[in-house]
Amino acid sequence: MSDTPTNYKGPQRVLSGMQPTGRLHLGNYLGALKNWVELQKDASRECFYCVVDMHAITMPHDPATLPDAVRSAAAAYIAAGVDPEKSAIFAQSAVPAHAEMAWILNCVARLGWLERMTQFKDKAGKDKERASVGLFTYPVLQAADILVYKATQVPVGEDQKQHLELCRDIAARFNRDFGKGEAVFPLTEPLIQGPGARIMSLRDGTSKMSKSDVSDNSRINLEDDADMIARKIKKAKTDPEPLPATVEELEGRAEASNLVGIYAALSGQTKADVLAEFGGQGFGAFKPALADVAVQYLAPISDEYRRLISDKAEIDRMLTKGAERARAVAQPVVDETKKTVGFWG
Ligand code: AQP
Repeated sequence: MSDTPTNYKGPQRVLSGMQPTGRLHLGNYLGALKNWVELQKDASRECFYCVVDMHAITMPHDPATLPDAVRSAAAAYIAAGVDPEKSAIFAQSAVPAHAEMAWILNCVARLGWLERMTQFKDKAGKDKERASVGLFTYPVLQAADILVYKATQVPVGEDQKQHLELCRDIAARFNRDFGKGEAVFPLTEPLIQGPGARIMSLRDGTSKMSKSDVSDNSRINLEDDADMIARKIKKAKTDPEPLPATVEELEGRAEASNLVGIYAALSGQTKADVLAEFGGQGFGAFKPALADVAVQYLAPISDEYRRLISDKAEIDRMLTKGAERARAVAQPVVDETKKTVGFWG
């Protein structure tokens, strides 16, 4: 879009979120949460971290357990190091501006753009006629989550790359159609970083670690205790070959590559560093070393999670405060957007 204004001058803001669709796992942590914690250290950028319960209802869900699932995700954010004093932590549904903005952006996004989204195809499966309309427009709601804060950076895992590109397309189209030469919305930058950007299932190195995988052994949950973590790593699928000496030789060895990537992400090294240490060794030696690193890293997070989740009232107070902070930023943005598109009042 050549005549699209790109002169956005607003403040730097960070937004990200997770669905309360199950227990948060190592993939969610290494792909996103770990970077959320880093980003909040820079006080010049305000950070907004939501639990996206409106996204969670795009698939069949249980209304009776959803509120506790939101609390559980919020507790996991804090246990992982997100500081509710520095960052706004809140439930998406507690900030009505997300839904208002989503409607406007539904009218900016093009059907053809959404039809290309691979996550919809994966989640809808073969019977897409029966998928909810919400699942189809999920990426537009995600764009609304981002643009209602005029967020300039979004830390996510690699699986979200396509949705973030769509968000930029929507922002660019809005700026072009309604901006009168000004960039109303930023072209948000996706922050997809490090060896943790795509953590795969422990049972199948070709599919991503996911909350909704039926096998609990496929993932390490942030609330798993040391024994459970060690057991899951011991059971993780591997191949019979020893670890190679170079990253290139991991090609075609999805499970080995995944375990080396997890070790690298947890120990703050590159895959090449890990192979320099373990190349030539079998999984009989590597898996216990990986289990040690994982337990050492995750034990404080799971201990803190258990402490936090035992006090629901405190989590609710924090979510209420976070929603107030979020509303104070989001409502003026959506009000301005409504004026821009010509709504009455
Ligand atoms: N395996 C992964 N590796 C790296 N990052 C990941 N993320 C998810 N899985 C991995 C990142 O975590 C954030 C939150 O994801 P989400 O809750 O919005 O939903 P998702 O991406 O669909 O995650 P799941 O765990 O697979 O949930 P279900 O099973 O409910 O669909 C995002 O930043 C994502 O990139």
